[in-house]
Amino acid sequence: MSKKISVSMMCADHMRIEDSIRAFEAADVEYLYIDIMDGHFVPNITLGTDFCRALKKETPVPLDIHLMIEEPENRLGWFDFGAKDIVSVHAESTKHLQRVLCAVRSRGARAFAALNPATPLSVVDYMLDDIDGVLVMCVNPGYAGQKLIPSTIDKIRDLRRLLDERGRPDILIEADGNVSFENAGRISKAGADIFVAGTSSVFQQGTSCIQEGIEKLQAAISPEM
Ligand code: S6P
Repeated sequence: MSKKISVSMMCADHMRIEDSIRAFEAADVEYLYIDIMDGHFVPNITLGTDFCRALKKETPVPLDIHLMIEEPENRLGWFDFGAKDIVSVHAESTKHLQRVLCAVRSRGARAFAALNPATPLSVVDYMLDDIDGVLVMCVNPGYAGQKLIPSTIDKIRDLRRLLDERGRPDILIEADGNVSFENAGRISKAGADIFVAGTSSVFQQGTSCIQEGIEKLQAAISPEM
């Protein structure tokens, strides 16, 4: 299975967003990662519904929407997403994770369960038929520019083993948070399939160096490394 990059739009230069989008398209990134924060589930507020809608009009690159919001079951309808897009819902944000993820799938999108660093993998044990992937947070969500929590790499390795044992290699593992050029190789070897690129990789050198940043990250996550 080929490794994929999802670029974090929260980390892009918002004054040059169109240039960034064109650079991502030229570099063939697989997803645009949209952090939706509500100031309650996480102590920060970032991108929102209008931004998703505008991006969908502007580019064919699929969206990868990371919902960090309370009561996602009441707010899914606010977002414009469909086939080929990913929507990640935090296990800690709802009493009815399975129901919300089924609602995501009913709109044709891929449903991912997102797990904070302290949340055990057992949360998804009985949900493998209802998910297309698991988003493993390598930092506590809320801010870019944090340091990776080392145990999250063990978590990715354990999740890969669990999925292999259960005969579910089709379920993808996504890693988010400090997926730096330095950490990406270890995260990849542990078994991740999708890598969220942020301030510690693709955006390190500014908008004009996006292409080089993506190539460097692609090299770091490639299985041959
Ligand atoms: C963190 C957020 C992330 C960041 C991304 C930033 O709450 O969900 O998506 O945008 O992780 O990347 P970095 O390289 O600064 O950690």
